[in-house]
Amino acid sequence: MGKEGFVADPATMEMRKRAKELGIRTVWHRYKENHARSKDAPFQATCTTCQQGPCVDVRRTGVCGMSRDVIIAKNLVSETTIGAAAHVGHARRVTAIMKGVGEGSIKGYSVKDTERLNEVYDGLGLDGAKSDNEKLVEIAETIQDDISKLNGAPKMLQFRSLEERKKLWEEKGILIDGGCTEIMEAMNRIAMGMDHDMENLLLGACRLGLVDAYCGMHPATLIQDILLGVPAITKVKTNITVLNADRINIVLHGHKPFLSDAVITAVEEYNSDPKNEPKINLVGMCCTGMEVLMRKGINFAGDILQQELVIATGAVELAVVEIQCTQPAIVDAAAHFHTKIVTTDPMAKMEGTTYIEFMPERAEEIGRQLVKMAVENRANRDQSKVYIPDYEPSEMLAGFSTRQLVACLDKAKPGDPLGALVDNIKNGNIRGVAAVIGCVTPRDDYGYRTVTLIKELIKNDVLVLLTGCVATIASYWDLLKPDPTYPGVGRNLAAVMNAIAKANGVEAVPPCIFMGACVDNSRLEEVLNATASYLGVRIDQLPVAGSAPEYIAEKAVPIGFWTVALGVFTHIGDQPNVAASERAVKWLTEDVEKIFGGKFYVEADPYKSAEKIIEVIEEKRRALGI
Ligand code: NFS
Repeated sequence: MGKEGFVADPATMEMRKRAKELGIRTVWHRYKENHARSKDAPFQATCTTCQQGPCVDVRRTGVCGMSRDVIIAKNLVSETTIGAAAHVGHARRVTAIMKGVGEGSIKGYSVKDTERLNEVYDGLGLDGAKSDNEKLVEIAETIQDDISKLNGAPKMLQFRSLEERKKLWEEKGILIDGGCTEIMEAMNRIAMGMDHDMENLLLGACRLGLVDAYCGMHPATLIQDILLGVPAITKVKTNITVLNADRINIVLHGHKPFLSDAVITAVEEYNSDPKNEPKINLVGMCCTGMEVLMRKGINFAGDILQQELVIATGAVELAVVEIQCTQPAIVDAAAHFHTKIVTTDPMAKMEGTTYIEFMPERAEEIGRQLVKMAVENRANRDQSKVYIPDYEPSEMLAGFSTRQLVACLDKAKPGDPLGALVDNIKNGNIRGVAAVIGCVTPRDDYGYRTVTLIKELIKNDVLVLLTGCVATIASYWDLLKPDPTYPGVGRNLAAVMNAIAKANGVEAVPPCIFMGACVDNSRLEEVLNATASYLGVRIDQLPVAGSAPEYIAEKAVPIGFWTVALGVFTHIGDQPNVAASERAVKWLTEDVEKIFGGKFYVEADPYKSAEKIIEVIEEKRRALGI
């Protein structure tokens, strides 16, 4: 029992206890030990840029005279740059794979979805290719150019954003050049003696939001869709309890699902041979886990906070990681057992692990090598140390890419799928749409903010779309499980969901719609753009909101600036480290709305945030006259 009667996930709580008994420190322990932020001592402005400093907890100005407001804005730009660089790094890696596939140097992947390929090829304004492979190369070169060019807006931005937004961004001076150029200039502007204008710095952060979206998330999603398939509806099981004490367990961890694809193939090969016993149980973690669950139906073992707990079961032979959100603490947890951790990316090595560089040209061979490693490591397992809590895994109905969503709606209103959504928004059955996205935090009871917020929204007939770690946590509370009684869902929303389910010949749809990993926030823009265009209004007029109730990663920060620049009311559950600047807080939570129509709203309490989101949705409805 926790906050206001909230009961945290029992499997996680039991594993936390177990980890403590074993002397494994988890993220919750470390949070208590290290966290400096408190109500009485809000994070102050601290500048570590130059050797006159560091200027710690600056009350007025730093040694150079830089104001507290500017220091805070500069630090926020720095965090946003790191976040954007992470997503561009992801896109760069998958773009190189796409090019190699098109040129024939990478054989392990091929076009899995021609429709998506053509949509992207045409959308980027390309033409004349004679084969799918030529299209892959041309698309890859276009994205590489978007990422690297010095001048001119990325073609992906031209393709994926609405005319009205592009015009506005140009007018307000935030239309971006190439991704690397923007990242370089962002670092340049925060160097000593450069940008000392708070508003200019914060507009710079908005630019990085666009970099993240159009040189990071959009290309990553599209390439993964083309080469690994567009997600379609699938059922999976989730939570730590998908580990199997009798099998060889392999965990796929990271964000870039190409290595995972090779491991999946190698596991299928191994498991199909009747001589091979015990079989392998392959499970996913963090965003790679989400990518493989929605495309391959692989069960999901844990979000960012659960990574040590999964290892602490003592049942994992091998955890393969590639990029992002890997907590180095898993090495410590693994040292208690036979568990091997393999890192695979030259920019994401980890002391105490085995490094096997993922070379996509050798994907098949590396997949097999990893499987062999896991199988051999099974003999080192001490079965008496295995401890998997005895709870049923949760059920998740996943795979709602935009295409799949449209296909479901099309059954409800043939020929006019968006009409099926918009009619119900207009008649008030659906009050509005909230995208709840991002990470989970150790700050309060596990899942408290996310689960409470989602429950409040769906109770009030707000349709909730999910991406990222919040989505998998939602599944532990059955918020992604189809149940024909629609428990906790508002009467009108439940009636709409029921009608959609019936039209599709299924018993029920889940109370919330899971749209994928964090890079798949790009899919949310597809939905936003299509809805705004259908209604003939701007995005900022739509009865929609975004929320990252438990964000922790730097990647979430540019995503937030992007949604604000798109015109979306964007809730975040924690104040970024800006509280010490009233001016910066005011700009982010008020002034920016006059520029882009979207703004940040900060509130930790999930009841208050739900209330505010609903209030904003109702205001937008009134303004639209619906
Ligand atoms: Ni998103 Fe994926 Fe999770 Fe947060 Fe990390 S896994 S990219 S950043 S923690 S949702």
